[in-house]
Amino acid sequence: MARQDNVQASGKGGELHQQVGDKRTPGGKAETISRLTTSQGIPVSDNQNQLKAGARGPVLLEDFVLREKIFHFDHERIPERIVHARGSAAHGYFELYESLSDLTSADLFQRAGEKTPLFTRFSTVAGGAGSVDTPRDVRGFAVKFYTKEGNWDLVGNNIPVFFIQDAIKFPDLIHSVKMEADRGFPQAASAHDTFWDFISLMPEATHMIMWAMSDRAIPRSLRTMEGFGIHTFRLVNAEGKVTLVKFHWKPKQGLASTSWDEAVKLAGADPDFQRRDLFEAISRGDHPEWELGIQAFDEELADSLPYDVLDPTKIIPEEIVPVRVIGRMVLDRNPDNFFAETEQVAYCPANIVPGIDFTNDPLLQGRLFSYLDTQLKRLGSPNFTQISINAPKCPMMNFQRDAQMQMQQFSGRANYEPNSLAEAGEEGGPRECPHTGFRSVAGRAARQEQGDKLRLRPESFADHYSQARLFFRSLDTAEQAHLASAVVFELSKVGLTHVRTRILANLVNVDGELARRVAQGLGMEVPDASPAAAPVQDLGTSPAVRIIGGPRERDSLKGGTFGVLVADGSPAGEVKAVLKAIKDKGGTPFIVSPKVGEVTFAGGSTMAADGQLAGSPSVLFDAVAIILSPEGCKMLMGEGAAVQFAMDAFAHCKAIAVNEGARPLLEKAGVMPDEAVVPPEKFGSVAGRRHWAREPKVRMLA
Ligand code: HDE
Repeated sequence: MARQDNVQASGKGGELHQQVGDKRTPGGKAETISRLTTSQGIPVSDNQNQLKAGARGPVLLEDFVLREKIFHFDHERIPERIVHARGSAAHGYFELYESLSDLTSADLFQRAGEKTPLFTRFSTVAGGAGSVDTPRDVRGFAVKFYTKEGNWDLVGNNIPVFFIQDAIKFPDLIHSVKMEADRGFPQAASAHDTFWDFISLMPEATHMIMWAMSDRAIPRSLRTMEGFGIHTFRLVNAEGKVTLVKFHWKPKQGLASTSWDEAVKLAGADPDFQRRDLFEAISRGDHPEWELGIQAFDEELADSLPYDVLDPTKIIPEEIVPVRVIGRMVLDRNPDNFFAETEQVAYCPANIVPGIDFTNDPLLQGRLFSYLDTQLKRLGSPNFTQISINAPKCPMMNFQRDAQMQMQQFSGRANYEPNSLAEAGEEGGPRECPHTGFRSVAGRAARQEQGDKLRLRPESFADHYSQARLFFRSLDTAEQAHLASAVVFELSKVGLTHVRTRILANLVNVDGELARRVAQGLGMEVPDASPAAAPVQDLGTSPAVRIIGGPRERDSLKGGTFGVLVADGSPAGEVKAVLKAIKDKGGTPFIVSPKVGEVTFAGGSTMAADGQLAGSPSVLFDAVAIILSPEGCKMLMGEGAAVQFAMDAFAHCKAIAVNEGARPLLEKAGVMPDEAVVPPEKFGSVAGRRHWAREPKVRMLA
């Protein structure tokens, strides 16, 4: 006999409780269960079995419940973003510290203390939507402010410059970095022939390459990286006065990166590491914050600089134009639905509000076209602006009508303007507002720089090496070694030797010592410098670009996660001491044990573990503690994952708290004593940062 297995409402096979208005559950408790329907609202009686002609017979075409469900499923994916496909996002708000009315009439910058809702998406650039979170890559940092005068999108990156000066090179750049065209690999990696081939022929990319090979491109967390608007924009006040501006996001969590070996291991241990980190921090109420800063300057200052502020391969060092902090962004709510919000959000640098304006930066100008175009491809209809994550939170009315997926139902005849329908008592619709509406600045950049039609870069964009030199020479020695080693690593994956030589020739222009170190790491000769389009200048240094030893390096347990490795028999007092040290400083402890259930400490007290040892390697944590009994230690010395736990924590320059019982494990792992290998009670004073001074003991760097 055929059986009808309907477990969905009853929890038991065979018995169907779910009916219209049914308020019974299997236990007989009164509770409203909403009714499962098709998308047409037709109640579904069975969501487990297709309609068949007999129990072992063929499926019937008339099964509209089946067909509708499968049809919808077949179309669930939309095209992923061609760049920045892999992303994680959160809701929050921007709070203004002080009125900026002297600089801009932008509504969100008028009233101190006012909050503007926003939605922020972080991303990697090269990998597909399902790629890992920790490749060496630039990170996108896109913020949609829902202001009272429309949406303003500040679509930036975590690096303040870009690879190219002209939008026409963008498709080439992206083709070169993505999977190679014939073989479809490597995914989410720049360490391959085509990327470096392109870069070697593109001297303007040299400055960005310095940043991309630095620790900036392997951030520890999305919460520990800066954001930059990159291009120079303009602020316009109520009197029409124009101020040039660059935007910065400074993380209150401080800046922190991983080591390369750690980033690679993280990719295996938890491909979603950064997405999880952001989601879990917000879920536990540890809301990440960034301060919004501006570098505001005038044309006179711009003219005095030895580089062009319209060139997106250049920074203005903070030491020359300080960053003025004007407010903060707090991310305090995770999306309810990844697809509806994170996937469907459509950023566009052309979304700008009265009081802010573009400049003639040729990269920005190209972007103004690209994003709207890509949104149509991805979201399928010009009505994507009606999707709630994209819709403005202020009144929106115009005469745009119809098109696919139109959600609004308009009334009346006014679908054109001007009209005089109001004179006949009909609804006439909205009208333009010459005084308060968005007006493009007719400033110098718009007027005087117009000329003949040319495909030409300005002379002022010709210096491709001086700022690359400034960046490299500004770094801490540990960061310089990381950068040189990253270039060695990447070029070692490049099979085309002439490409390696060409990169080395470019590096000679940046810094002779850097070129020598990279050449030595590759086992190659240093070639002659490549011809430079403009003489390379010494522009001094900018300590603000450092992470290690820089003004914003992270040194706090707050917001971090700390692994505490224990086993049955671990001394409860020492475990408690280390947990207290972590919690007192605002960190989150994570108990790691050989078994994920309860750990029984010496004395009999128990505690649930947060993770099992094999699935919780030390790369997941900002620092670790290892608290074991002598017996527990003996047992774990025979477990590779435990030895690796200590070995990696040491090699990644993390603080390690250790009790007496666990010392033999550390010895087996090759951990050497230093100022960051401490007893449990001292953990709080060393666990907030990395201890890079240890690195030469564990790694040969270029
Ligand atoms: Fe983008 N970029 N980009 N880009 N970009 C996109 O738009 C493009 C550039 C950036 O989280 C795309 O909606 C061109 C610079 C971020 O959804 C696309 C050029 C900077 C995001 C596009 C650039 C960025 C994008 C793909 C050279 C830093 C992700 C999907 C002229 C200031 C936003 C989409 C999100 C996304 C084009 C250069 C940042 C194809 C043509 C410079 C953060 O339109």
